[in-house]
Amino acid sequence: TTLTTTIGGRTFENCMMNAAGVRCQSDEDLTTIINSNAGAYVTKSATPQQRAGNPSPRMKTLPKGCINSMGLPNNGLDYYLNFVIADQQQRPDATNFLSIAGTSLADNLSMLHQIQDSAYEGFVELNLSCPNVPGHPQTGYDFEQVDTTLNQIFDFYTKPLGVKLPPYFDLVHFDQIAEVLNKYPLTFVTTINSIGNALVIDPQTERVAIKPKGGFGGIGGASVKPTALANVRGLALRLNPSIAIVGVGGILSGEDVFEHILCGASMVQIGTQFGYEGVNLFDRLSKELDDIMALKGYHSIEDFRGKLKTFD
Ligand code: RRO
Repeated sequence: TTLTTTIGGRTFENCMMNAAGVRCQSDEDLTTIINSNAGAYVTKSATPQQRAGNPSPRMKTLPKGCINSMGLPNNGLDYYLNFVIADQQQRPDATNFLSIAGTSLADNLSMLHQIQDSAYEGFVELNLSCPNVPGHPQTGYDFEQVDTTLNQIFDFYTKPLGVKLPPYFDLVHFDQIAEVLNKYPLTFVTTINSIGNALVIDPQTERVAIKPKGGFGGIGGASVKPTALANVRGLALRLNPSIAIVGVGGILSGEDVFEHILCGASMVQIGTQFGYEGVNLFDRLSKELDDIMALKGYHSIEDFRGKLKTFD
């Protein structure tokens, strides 16, 4: 069997990679992923200038996942753009993902102009779903603003672009976001980001778990898997087939990867569990997925991708 996948005409030898944010902020982090069994890496979401992020404690592990309000700590776009261009020179056949997350439309446009004018030819994952910067709403929940943003971007941007979406919880919202996204030549969408603005509290100390925003933060890990699968499936049923789906959320096992692919994902990203386990995760999940596929007689992920059965 093979775990190979393709997105936008690019081939990846493994359909698993890290999710933006976790263990991908420094060049050491990214080099560790390059030297692993992951099919690609995505960089920590960048802003035009480096940011320290929110005060600590800003992440807490939970029995079924984690809560974070990191607040976009990152080394700035120049740092990540230099890294991905140097890597592209070293490994011209590998495609990777550069994540950007401006806190304004102007910042996103200026970063994309810089990327457009650079030597970078890989994917950009435009994060429209950071829940943790005080005073800056998630663009992904404002459909008109998503339309305005993509309209202005595709006026000049010609390289492969995808968007990272927040989770949606209403089927009408799936219809509405898909209608906007289908107007543009997107290469992929990545779904889901953390479930934003949840609250975890400790009854013993009678206090919230993390410091920023009075304790409100994004949830990732096992508890978000049903929401993630719904978003992968909901978008797979609505988006133009030319837009690939990168599935994220609640992946702890090869079976979880299998479920994301059944829902229509061409690639999957792992955040919380990658944080807990490091790059050995990719070896373990690859073997687990491989075993499931062998048992079922599947040779490639295209044999079952999107082929989820329903009762009707
Ligand atoms: O840095 C963060 O607080 C953060 C970001 Br940008 C994001 O997109 N998702 C998340 O859970 N945390």
